Amino acid sequence: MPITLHWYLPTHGDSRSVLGSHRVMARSELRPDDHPGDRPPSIDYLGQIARSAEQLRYEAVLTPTGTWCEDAWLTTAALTQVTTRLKFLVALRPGLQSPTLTAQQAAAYQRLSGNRLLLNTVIGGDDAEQRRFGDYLGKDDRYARAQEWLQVLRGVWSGQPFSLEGEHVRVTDALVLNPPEFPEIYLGGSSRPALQTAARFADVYLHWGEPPAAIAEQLAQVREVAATERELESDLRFGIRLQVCARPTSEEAWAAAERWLDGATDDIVQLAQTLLGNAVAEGQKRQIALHGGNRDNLEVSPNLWAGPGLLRPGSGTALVGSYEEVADRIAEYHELGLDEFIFSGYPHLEEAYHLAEGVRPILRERGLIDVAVAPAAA
Ligand code: FMN
Repeated sequence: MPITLHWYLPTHGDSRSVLGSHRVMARSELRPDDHPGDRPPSIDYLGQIARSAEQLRYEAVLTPTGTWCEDAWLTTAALTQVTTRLKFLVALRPGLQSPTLTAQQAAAYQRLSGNRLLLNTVIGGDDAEQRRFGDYLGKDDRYARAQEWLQVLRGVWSGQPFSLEGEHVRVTDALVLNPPEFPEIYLGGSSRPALQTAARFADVYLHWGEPPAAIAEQLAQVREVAATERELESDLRFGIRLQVCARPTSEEAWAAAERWLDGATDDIVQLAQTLLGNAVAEGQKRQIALHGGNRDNLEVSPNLWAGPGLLRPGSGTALVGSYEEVADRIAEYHELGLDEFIFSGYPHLEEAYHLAEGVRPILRERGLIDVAVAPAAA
């Protein structure tokens, strides 16, 4: 299977530094006066990124969900109107609203956009964040609820009345009229229930960026679960979410990456690590364990830099190196079984060009990327 490259929409704002892009370093530290990054997530700026991503032949852009960013549905729905081919990988938290309503929204989105919706299922790895939305379940129960919720999402798509008497979700004769193409389901999470939920309901399982050996280990676990939980184990695809800083030479790339940490004093790093340490997400804990808050040895495997994770939640690692080196690392992950790569970098507009114009041609030369992807309509 060829490699698919995706990009990311910074709906929390953007900047040349991690701090400038994530004024809110950790989700449990929100204040009403927190403001977006140096480049606010205006429709003009996000539109610029989306149109560039389309021209640069990215397949889709991932859009996060959380108090700290704009609503993913509304923002991307607006952006479908300034793009023609680009898909939107919209993050949503199952259980915060009725699955029938979500299915209806997804169906409308598919019709309005020409089937350009993908869904990233976010179970929630921060209890304080969930409570902001009125969700008081613990993480294991959130996974149990998500499984029922996803069952309804698929069930109502059959076009026939669908009922479920679950422990958390109950619907009677629910349906979506004239269901269009069902959006593909993506799911990330490192805990056992995450693997089980992905194996049962996802089309694509997403990893955070970890060293290849750790990814290989996790892949083996997901495959093992999928072998028992899934009708057809082989139709589960795998992806990874990473930052990237690629330049013509390695020296240039590392110098640019260092600038992402501008403003990161030891005090700020310590504060961010304390806040991030409250997360209940296994995936987040694993990202923190890569560096332990220590900035002395951040290249945790060749060209894999844990710098962003000193400051931000979620995707805390970046591939840093020359175009050739970054292509090598992508090829290495691909060899392990990863086909989908969701990248981002600071700022998101400029870094999208570096990856697409510097690294993509090398992957294409090596026959790792499908050359048949049509350019965006003029
Ligand atoms: N959590 C959010 O709150 N908002 C997001 O936008 C979000 N996006 C994610 C993207 C990827 C690629 C991954 C792997 C995780 C993301 N998460 C996000 C966190 C997970 O959805 C999930 O809540 C967490 O990983 C669950 O914890 P676990 O690792 O213990 O299973």
